[in-house]
Amino acid sequence: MTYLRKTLTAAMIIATSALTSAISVNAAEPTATMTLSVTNIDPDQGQIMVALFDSQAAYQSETPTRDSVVKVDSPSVTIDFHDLPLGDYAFKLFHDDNGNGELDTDFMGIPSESYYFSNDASDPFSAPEWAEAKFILRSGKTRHVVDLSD
Ligand SMILES: [Ca+2]
Repeated sequence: MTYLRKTLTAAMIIATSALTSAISVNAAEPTATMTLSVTNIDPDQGQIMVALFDSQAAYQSETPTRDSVVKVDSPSVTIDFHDLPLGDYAFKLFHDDNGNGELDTDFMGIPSESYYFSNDASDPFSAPEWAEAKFILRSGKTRHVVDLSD
C-alpha cells in the first residue's frame, strides 16, 4: 500500500513536470503582422484613422485593441500592426481629410469623408455587424488593400 502510493505520487510528479515544460515551450505564442495599404486617398491631405478590434464585444463597444493615426501626404499610405495574437479581428478606418479627428457627416448624418470596414463590409443604414466585418488573422504577414476610390 505504502509502496504503491509512493509510486503513484512519483508518477504524478513526473506527469506534472512534463505538462509544465510543455506549457513553457508554448509560452511564446505565434503572432502576426497585419499591413493595411490604403490607396486612392483623395484629397491627399489630412489623416487616416484606423481602429482595430479583437472581439465582437470590443467592436460593439468601440474599444479598439489597437489604433493608429497616419498623416496623409500622398494618395497611398501603409499602416503596420505588429505582434498581434492570432484570432478574429475587424477594423474600420476613415479618411479625416479636414484633420479635425472626426468622421464628418452631412445634415442627414451620412458620412462626408471616406470610410471603410474590413471585408469591405457595408450596411445601408448603419455600421456593419461584427460578423460581416470580421476576418481570421493567421500567423505570418497579412495585407489588406483598402481602396478608397469608391
Ligand atoms: Ca473630419
